[in-house]
Amino acid sequence: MDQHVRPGAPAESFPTDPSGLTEALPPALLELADGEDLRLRIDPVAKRVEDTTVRMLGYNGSIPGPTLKVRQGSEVIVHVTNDGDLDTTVHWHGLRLENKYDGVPHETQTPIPVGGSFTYRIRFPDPGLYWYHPHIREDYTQEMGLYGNILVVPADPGYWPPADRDVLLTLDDLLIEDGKIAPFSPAETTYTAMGRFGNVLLIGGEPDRSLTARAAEVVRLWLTNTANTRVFNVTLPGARMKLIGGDSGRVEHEEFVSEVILAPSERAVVDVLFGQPGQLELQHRTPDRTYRLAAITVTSDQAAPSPAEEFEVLRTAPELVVVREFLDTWLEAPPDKTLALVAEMDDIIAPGPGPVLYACPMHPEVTSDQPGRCPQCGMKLLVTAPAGPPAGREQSAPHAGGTGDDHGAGHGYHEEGHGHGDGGGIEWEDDMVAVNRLTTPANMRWILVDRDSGAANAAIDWRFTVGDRVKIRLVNEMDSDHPMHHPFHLHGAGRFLVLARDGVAEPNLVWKDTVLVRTGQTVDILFDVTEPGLWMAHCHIAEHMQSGMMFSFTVARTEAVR
Ligand SMILES: [Cu+2]
Repeated sequence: MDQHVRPGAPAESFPTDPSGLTEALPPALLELADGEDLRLRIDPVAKRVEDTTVRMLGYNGSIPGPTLKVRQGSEVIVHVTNDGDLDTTVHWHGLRLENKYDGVPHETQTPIPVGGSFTYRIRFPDPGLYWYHPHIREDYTQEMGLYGNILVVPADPGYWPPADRDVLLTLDDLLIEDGKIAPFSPAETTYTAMGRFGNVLLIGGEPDRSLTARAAEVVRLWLTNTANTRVFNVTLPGARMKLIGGDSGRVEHEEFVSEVILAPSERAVVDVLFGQPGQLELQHRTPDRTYRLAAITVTSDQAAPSPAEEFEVLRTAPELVVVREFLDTWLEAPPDKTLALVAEMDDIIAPGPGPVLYACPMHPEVTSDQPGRCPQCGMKLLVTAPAGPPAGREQSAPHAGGTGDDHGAGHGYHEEGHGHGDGGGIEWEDDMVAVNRLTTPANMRWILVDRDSGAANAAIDWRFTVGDRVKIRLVNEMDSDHPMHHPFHLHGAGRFLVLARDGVAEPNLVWKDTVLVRTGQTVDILFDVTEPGLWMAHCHIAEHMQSGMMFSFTVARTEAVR
């Protein structure tokens, strides 16, 4: 792919010096009327993260970028100016919009050069929570802070249950090493195997948040996972949570939940009923550990009048009940398309002279004198050797030759591994940091394979027509060099429903644009195709997409005349 490096930028790194830059602001809430214009400027900013200040990028000087609050059925005009580090586009994630404003470089628009600008016309046909981010080197630019939310207010005032307050929170992580953001290469994406995990969690752009709520208050949390690769499992012990919406609008059946899992780019809408005054924590909980996302103080001043009573009501969405009636037919139908998710991984370290020892990168105790797979997790055994130049890489690359882990303790890093596969098919942490940071698209290839044609990634040539409903089977194959979960994303040609996971019918429907396909899992989706154009399908782990896990498909405006 083109790399779109800023002319004159040092080839070996992006700028990192925050001195003289304006401090990043919290996001502004911009309520936009139909037809209104907005200016969105990409600029470097200085950002305080724990005990250090780092250089990041912001939309209009804030991280996250401004929240756009718009009405369903409206349209706004967004003038984007790029004063960032490299060419960019803005992708309006989850919105069904006009193809030429989808923000895919070279396919729907010419990239916006540094110093350049582009005008988007964005429309909002569906209520719910969406977001925007670049579509060039997201592994770098999204990590640097370029993301923001869009809240589309439904035309029907009774669409959502009553709540006292809306709180929008992005979930992210940032990799800090030696007081700086861990280096990126302008020439290639690194951490291609697992994606780049951060060691500082950011909620609403902040490493530690303090929120307040009143006793008996119902607060609506609008959650978006903007991380490169980390999956979040959000819990709030001591308060009650009710799941009311997902990627694109409300769920079929509201349900009380104790936790909500969000893969990169997924959204969840959760109503929280706070009880007695006290101290609570919004948490991210993995099978192995609990992280605090935000401290919440529940004060004694009673919310009144409170929608607490209506909180007990579990509502049903009539438009999804209608869809449910046709679901059995779709569950039984053979898939129209079958897409396999596989990995090819080369040895990261070149074998030296003499006998070679192979080991599992996740389970170092599993070794062999022959190539093969780890009996515990199915991963390809890789050559182990004393520290030396990694196979097929220049020595000047960051951390080249390093095999040790120098990540700070206390941030959830643990190289010892907790067993690939006992996290419910989700890689909750980077359990192979030393290997992961040396992986690039050159030695780690993530592949989508169309099982009917045999075509892989960009060679896949799917053609649909507006009005099609397409059943797509996603198969995350265990017979792969590095089995791992993948959040599979379809651009705005339409929306989809999850039909079944491993043959089990989805109990609670919601319109989606991203689905998490866990390790070894098969997920059937029903794609409702509504917008003509050239659209992308890809894994939303930024590093996987950069290593090729993507393709584009065409949607014709009308049925061809026979
Ligand atoms: Cu992936």
